[in-house]
Amino acid sequence: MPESNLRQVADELRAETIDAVSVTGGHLGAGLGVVELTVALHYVFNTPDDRIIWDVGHQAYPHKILTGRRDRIRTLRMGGGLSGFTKRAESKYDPFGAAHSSTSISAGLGMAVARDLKGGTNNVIAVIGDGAMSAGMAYEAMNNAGAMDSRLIIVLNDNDMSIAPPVGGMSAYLARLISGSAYRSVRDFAKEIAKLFPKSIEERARRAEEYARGMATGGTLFEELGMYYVGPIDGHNLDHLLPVLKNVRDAGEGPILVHVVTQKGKGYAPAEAAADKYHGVNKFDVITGAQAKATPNAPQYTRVFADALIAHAERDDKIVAITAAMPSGTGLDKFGDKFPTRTFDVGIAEQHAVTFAAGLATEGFKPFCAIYSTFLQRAYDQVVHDVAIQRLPVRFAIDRAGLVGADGPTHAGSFDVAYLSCLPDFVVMAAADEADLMHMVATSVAIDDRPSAVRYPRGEGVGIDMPAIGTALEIGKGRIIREGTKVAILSLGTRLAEAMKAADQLAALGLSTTVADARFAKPLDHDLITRLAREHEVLLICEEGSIGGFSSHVLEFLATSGALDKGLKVRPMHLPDIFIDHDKPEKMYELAGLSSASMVETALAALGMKNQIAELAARAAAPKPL
Ligand SMILES: Cc1ncc(C[n+]2csc(CCOP(=O)(O)OP(=O)(O)O)c2C)c(N)n1
Repeated sequence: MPESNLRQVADELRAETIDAVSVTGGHLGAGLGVVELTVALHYVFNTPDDRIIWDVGHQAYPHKILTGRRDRIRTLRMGGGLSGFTKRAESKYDPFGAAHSSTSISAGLGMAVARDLKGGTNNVIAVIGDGAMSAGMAYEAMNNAGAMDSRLIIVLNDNDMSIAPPVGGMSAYLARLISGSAYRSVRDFAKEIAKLFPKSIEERARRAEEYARGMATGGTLFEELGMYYVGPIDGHNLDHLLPVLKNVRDAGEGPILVHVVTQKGKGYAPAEAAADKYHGVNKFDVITGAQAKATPNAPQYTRVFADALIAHAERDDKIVAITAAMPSGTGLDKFGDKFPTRTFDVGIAEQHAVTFAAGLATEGFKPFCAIYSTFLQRAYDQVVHDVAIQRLPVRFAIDRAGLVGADGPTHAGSFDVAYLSCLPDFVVMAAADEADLMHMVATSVAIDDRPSAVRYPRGEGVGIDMPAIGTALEIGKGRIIREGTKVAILSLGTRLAEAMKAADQLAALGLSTTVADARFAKPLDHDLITRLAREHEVLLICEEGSIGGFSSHVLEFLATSGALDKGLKVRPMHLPDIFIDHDKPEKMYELAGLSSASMVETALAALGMKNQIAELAARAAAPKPL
């Protein structure tokens, strides 16, 4: 195809991306911002031999359309459909799977070194956003790449946005550059460059000045790290992109960083005008941009957490809140509106967020570190080494616990109960409903001598009455929700609603069922567990987490306390030992064997009554005598 056709390709690609996302929902703004870059990269480079690694992978919808997935693009994020991120199993054009940010340079360097070891000649290109550049991993990778001869192309896609506006700055570095004597003389030049950029002149002038300062005083940060720096260039202008990328492709040794300036949401007016640039959207009307809104039946857990924390913070000025680039996702934007000086968005930097919180705790503050379960994985050593070993009272608010639906296995909150409950002295709570979340926030506020965590899922609560403010719970005590005699279901977290349904179904089959909400995965309520074990024939332990979590701890206690010696039929019910692909959450839980139907089936199987299920069901369904 002649180069002159590429503008049309880009326009069609943009229209197709908008149309597809309007029917699926998903990440839109990031993809629209890289339409021209995607076209240019695929024109200049020879994929899949050349490897294009998209950091996070949420901007890769246009790439998917260009690499054989156009016919399935309207299945994005649906059960059995395309993933919302890059995925190796999905296409040979996705050389590296992602969804968590800032991994692309490390993976790319690995591929580049492997190529050199094999004597290959292919190109490796890592495309990373300015938001993702705030994470430590990116610097670890550049530090390493800069000291090696391997040819790696890094495209810094600078749209001046993370999900929220980007935060932070390398102030010491900039201060050093500003003090450089040549700075003033390049200021006008910098302003000239600014005119080339599509974004607000003022903001761009500031940015451009920073880069110009770098040029004047001996190199940008990237050059100092050992990379060849090219840019900044307009990432929507194919006449600029194509020659630069060709030059870069044909360049010699070592890592090269191409600084590309783009606009998130580019080319779709409603996205360009939106504060979040349509980072993530529901289905929407293409003409108006109006997004479909589900009418909630109950408040969202995230919102309940934020309101509860605000209520406590009004009474306790030591409460501070920390987010790693997810102010709206965690509800801390609301907290920040009320308490701007007590709210800290540290950028995509979960490791730093945790140790920063630990530092605040050493000085008597009460830090709430609000991080999704899946992203806290990245900060595990900080949780262990900086928080737990020092017994610091950092409070973890763990959103998106359990299966999350359309974002799939990379975003599932499957492991936090397992990875936190094994740590000495940690208090680990899981809310079964939104009122209990309020009590657990109150409990976390009160726990000031050790770390604690509260986990809660994505989405809305169960519609229960809510107190004005939560009350601290007794640590390590669960609650009985419903009394029975034959089967006991001990639930942790929001499986409680399914457990109640299962109890109804079992009762209808003549099996009296107790339901208990453990509330705490750590410390365990030994009295409650002992009672359930003693007074029932079957004990089901249900949780929205992996093996090694709550049920493993309960089993360990039952075994060591001798309760298992007396013939108790105990069945742990946790997430299966597989990564579950994206789908509707209910379907994922069904597949995981954690629905009420699975609970009923498991209880009947434990009682040796599985064959009688049909008979019992028929009896239960038969009309009752008058
Ligand atoms: C480790 C990690 N923390 C948080 C997130 C959530 N997240 C997804 S995209 C994003 C913003 C990325 O910004 P940038 O790299 O600039 O890409 P853009 O969306 O602007 O194209 C964030 C914070 C994530 N994916 N991974």
